[in-house]
Amino acid sequence: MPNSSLSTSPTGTKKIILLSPRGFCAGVVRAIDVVKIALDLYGAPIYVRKEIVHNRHVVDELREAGAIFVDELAEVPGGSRVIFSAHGVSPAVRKEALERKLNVIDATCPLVTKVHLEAVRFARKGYSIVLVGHSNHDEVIGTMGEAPDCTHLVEHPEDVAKLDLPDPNKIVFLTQTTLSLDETRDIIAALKERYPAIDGPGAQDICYATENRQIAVKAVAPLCELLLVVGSQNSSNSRRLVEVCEKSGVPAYLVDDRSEVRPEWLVGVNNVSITAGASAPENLVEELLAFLRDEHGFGEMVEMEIKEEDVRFTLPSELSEGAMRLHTISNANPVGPRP
Ligand code: 2E6
Ligand code: F3S
Repeated sequence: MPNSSLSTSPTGTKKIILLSPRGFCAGVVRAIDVVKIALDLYGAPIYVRKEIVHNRHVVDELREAGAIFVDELAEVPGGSRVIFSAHGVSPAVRKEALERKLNVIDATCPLVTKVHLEAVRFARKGYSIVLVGHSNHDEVIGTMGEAPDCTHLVEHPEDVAKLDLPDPNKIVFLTQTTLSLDETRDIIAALKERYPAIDGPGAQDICYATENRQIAVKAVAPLCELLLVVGSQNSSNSRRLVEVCEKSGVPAYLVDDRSEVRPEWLVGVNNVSITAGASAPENLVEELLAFLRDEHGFGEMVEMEIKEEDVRFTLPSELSEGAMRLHTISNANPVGPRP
């Protein structure tokens, strides 16, 4: 747990506070394994619809290994093998894959699938679904597609007043998995005020990894002068980490890797905190730490662990048997050469 001694260095040297948990979540490990195992089992090319996870380095390395990333199924030759990304797809995409006789391997995170199943369950019961999330995000597009006629997207608390729903006693809210905990709480409070009978999950559908990384950032913000988040710009959970820190009054930047750190950010900074979004590989964090140590004089490092994570997801059934045969499950080294 946080400790005020973390912010002061007994030796007076510049200090790094490394947050834990950080980086890959169970859904990302599984999705990357799916692509790697599919390449091992079936050989290249393997098509992947959308970025398997929202990280430039992960996508580049898998592309190098033989994966072909496409935006739409129309780009996949008939009869080929295609992987759906961790963010999930709508039923319309599944139908198109079936019609085109594509061999589908689904890398949707099980925690995203859970939200899809809730949408289907409530839509069948005639409910209006209020989905709290960011428009145009892959996950939101997929979830909305489960029940497009009765799903209404809410992005901000002000959107709640604009809702026009037929029956106030048949409404349920669901959420994207990678939202800000605080902003989502405010939106849900506004929903409950307007629709006291609204149904929904216990709190929201924000996943354990998103939650833990945000709690760690909140805990470290009072102890540091700057936060660097390793992650890509299109990664929702990574962006939320930057926002959470900025809301605490501490500057924060999202960087794909050490090459994006601007020297002016570090001027006068003696305590820098480091974390990584759920799709950011650990080797990039290690490179950033070495860079701060060797080129910017951050000679001391402490790790601040707010919680242990031990979540693991099983592989999709269409791969697990083949993976056992090949012994290629690579959770400890998700991208890069295998031992
Ligand atoms: C799938 C669902 C949630 O942009 P976002 O944070 O959703 O996605 P990634 O790929 O950065 O993080 C993992 C993930 C996958 N989160
Ligand atoms: Fe799944 Fe959460 Fe990761 S929804 S892919 S465990 S960020």
